[in-house]
Amino acid sequence: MSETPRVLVVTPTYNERDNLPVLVRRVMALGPSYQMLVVDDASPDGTGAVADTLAAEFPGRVHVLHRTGKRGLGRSYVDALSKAVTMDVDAVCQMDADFSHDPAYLPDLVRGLFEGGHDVVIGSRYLHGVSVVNWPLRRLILSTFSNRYVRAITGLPSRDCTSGYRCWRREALARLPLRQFVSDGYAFLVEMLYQAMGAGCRIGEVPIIFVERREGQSKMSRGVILEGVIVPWRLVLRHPGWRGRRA
Ligand SMILES: Nc1nc2c(ncn2[C@@H]2O[C@H](COP(=O)(O)OP(=O)(O)OP(=O)(O)O)[C@@H](O)[C@H]2O)c(=O)[nH]1
Ligand SMILES: [Mg+2]
Repeated sequence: MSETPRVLVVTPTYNERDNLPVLVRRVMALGPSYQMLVVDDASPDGTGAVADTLAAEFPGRVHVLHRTGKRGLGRSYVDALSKAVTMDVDAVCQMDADFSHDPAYLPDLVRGLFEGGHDVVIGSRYLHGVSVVNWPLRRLILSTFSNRYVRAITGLPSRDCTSGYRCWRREALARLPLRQFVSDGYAFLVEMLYQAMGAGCRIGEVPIIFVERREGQSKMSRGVILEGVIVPWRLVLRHPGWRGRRA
């Protein structure tokens, strides 16, 4: 690895036209070792075209993947991360476009990875109590409950198994069989960690303060929640030997 780790930040977008330009500039300002890969699901609000303009503004540093067909966070990540592992970088981060994940934490995640000796580091909302800003009580209860549920079933060690803010060593990410994953929606994030645990990855966490989105709409739906209930069981039934495995 080079002295300064080269970091690729993968950001899925669906109707994030207003957030994306601000976000990309914040990541670019972290320095030349940072690149971005935006994966857009043919957003009706034209986020894809905004992403193309940003790619032209930061040639070689901002990349765009335009998806067509059935949309989904999990599907987008499969396509984007499969491309990410072939790129010439040391670390691959996953980060939302709505500023719930402050890009200022990216260097902490990267340090946790290489200085902390981990294969994946999670930006965690639940490391020291609860660090979530502007969530209604029912959202907080849903998230707290789903984390306890996931941990109890899968034996995952992390306090925050459903956080979408993460950083991976590229080689560790390349070991996950992304194309064989069963989940389409947010449960994809849990599946990634279960697969990482099965692959013997060292899983770390650093604290973040999560702030509810200011612009745009939430994509949380009943189908997504139902998938979140079923997927942990599917994972454990499929690979019972991985349950609670420690690196
Ligand atoms: N490519 C793609 N991106 C998506 C899709 N659904 C959500 N996203 C993006 O994934 C990230 C997380 O989605 P959010 O809607 O913020 O989900 P959330 O954080 O659970 O919910 P809120 O913040 O309350 O809206 C954001 O950057 C979204 O734009 C999708 O189907 N395809
Ligand atoms: Mg969000």
